[in-house]
Amino acid sequence: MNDRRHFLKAAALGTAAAALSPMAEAGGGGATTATRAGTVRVVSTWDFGIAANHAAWAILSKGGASLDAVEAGARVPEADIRNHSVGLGGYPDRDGHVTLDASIMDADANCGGVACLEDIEHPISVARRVMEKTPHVLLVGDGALQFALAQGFKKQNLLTPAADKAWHEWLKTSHYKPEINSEVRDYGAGVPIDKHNHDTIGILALDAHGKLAGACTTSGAAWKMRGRVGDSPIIGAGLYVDGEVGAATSTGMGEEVIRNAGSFLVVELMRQGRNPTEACKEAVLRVLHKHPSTARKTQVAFLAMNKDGEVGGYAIQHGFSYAVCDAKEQSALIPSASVFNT
Ligand code: SD4
Repeated sequence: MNDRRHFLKAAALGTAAAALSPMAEAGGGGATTATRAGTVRVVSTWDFGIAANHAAWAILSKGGASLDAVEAGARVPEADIRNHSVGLGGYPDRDGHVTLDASIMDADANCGGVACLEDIEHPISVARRVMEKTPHVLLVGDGALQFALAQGFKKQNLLTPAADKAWHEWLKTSHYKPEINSEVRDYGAGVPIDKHNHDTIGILALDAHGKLAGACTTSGAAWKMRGRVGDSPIIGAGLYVDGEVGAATSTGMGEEVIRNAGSFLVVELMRQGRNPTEACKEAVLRVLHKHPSTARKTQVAFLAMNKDGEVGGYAIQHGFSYAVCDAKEQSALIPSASVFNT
């Protein structure tokens, strides 16, 4: 439908942004989006980020807070049953349990997360309650569920008929044993990567008050081991925000992101003067450098926005895209630059 049109339009926008920005990366692709003073902008991973950005923009465009915007944006794919990698409709673990990971963070290092949460459609909103209502940063498993119920969230079965069917298909051929890289195989072949099935949503926003915030939410790796937690709920791995510098989020193989404190690394690189694209690229190269044989075969991508609203992304593999929304263009989809292009 419109996705291809958005993509082509955005590809053109990306090229234009590269020409406009003095800091854009040579060679095009993954351009750092140009800014002006007072920029209000929201960016999200993947093409499903377009719809998430629209929900966030409804808040940002009225002068609302970036924290409210990223939560509202993240809730869109969480509720979308066509999306098999976030929230309701997410693919389950090897035992058939849908377990969700999410985190949220503001410009002042306030943050909250939930990991391995079951039966709650909107983990991002539970993560926000962890941030605002508890002295803690991260709640997991049954404790996270009990907290959510006490906060008034409703329990529901997240395993949709389509996800259940996919799980039973997987069970036919799977040997039930820990395979740390099973989603690498699925990424490459077993599960088609299309607009409804890829990965985490990470969403970063800069509001009219100049405040940054970020959110990240996922059902994690399909067919993961029971109890597996990825990068998304871990502050510094799947998400990091520093109001004095910028914000970053990640998508892809969480294990490779966690071992490199990926989003924290991207923000620290921006602190040292890199623009968002350069910072994401350097973090991707670090991931590859640390475990070349694993990382070469998988996908890890970073998306970043600095405190001026400049945006950039970078991925190991070709195919990562990110959605950018601001006053000028609300449905842009930028194809990210990557290390490997086939
Ligand atoms: C995670 N980054 O849990 C997320 C998403 C994913 O394979 O499923 N990766 O690692």
